[in-house]
Amino acid sequence: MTDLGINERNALRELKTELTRFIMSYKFATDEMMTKINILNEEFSSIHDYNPIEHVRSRLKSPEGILKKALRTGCPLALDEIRDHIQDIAGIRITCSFITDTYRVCDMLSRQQDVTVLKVKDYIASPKPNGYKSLHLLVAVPVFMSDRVQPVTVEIQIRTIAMDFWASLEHKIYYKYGGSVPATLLVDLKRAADVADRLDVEMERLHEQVVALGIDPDDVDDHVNLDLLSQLPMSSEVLEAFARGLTGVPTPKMNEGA
Ligand code: 0O2
Repeated sequence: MTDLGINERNALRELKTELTRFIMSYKFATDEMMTKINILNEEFSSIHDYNPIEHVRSRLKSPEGILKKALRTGCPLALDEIRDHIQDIAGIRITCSFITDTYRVCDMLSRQQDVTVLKVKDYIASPKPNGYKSLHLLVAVPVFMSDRVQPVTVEIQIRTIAMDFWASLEHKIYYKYGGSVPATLLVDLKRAADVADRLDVEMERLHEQVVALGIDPDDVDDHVNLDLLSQLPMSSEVLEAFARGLTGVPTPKMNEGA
């Protein structure tokens, strides 16, 4: 880099600070969404005895990745423009066991009061011609910074394990061939997507049968996630006090400071 004058150096320093704050706002938005997702999953699993979510991953686009996408899409290199036009800087991918769970998770997230749904793309109901299936949700969450509240966009992809398995492999193949995948491989990929789809439908059918039988998951799985509740320290004295409260029987005064 050529020698810079003091003004240019100051301008660069300011730009670096702004860029860092910009990227940090996406990290905070991702953290907020991850907290929401974990709360919903834990709440759901403690009430219904199973997890609608199998796995969650998040990623932030690097400054280099943002720059490349801006240049590729013709987006002006101004942070406000980038904020408006590049909507996958923060990305979260949620994998579920069953198709119904993908919609359930999508609904639970969309109902959050401070989450604004900007766009939904349902590639499960309308798969892409190559076989790609996934539910894409674009949301804005408010990030509370020291001097302002910034709505930040997060892209959430929700899909089943089978759809995710397929998409990961297809993504690798696509990049390996630099976008021009041989036609025979495309046919094989589409066939694999159909197999994954049949597996999803069959697994859901079996799951519904198990649910209809009313089998207590505790009988078939020792690791049902009620651990959280059973780990809460709760003495019999406390439980008794709650029981009395519920039945209207007055509770004797308890020792304070416990
Ligand atoms: P990467 O490397 O995963 O980030 P739009 O402008 O909104 O109409 P866009 O931006 O392509 O179209 O959005 P879309 O269709 O919602 O896709 C966004 C992301 O979904 C992609 O991000 C992929 O992660 C995933 N995706 C979409 N189509 C496919 C597909 O055919 N195969 C696989 N494996 N993934 C897909 P990026 O930035 O393209 O890629």
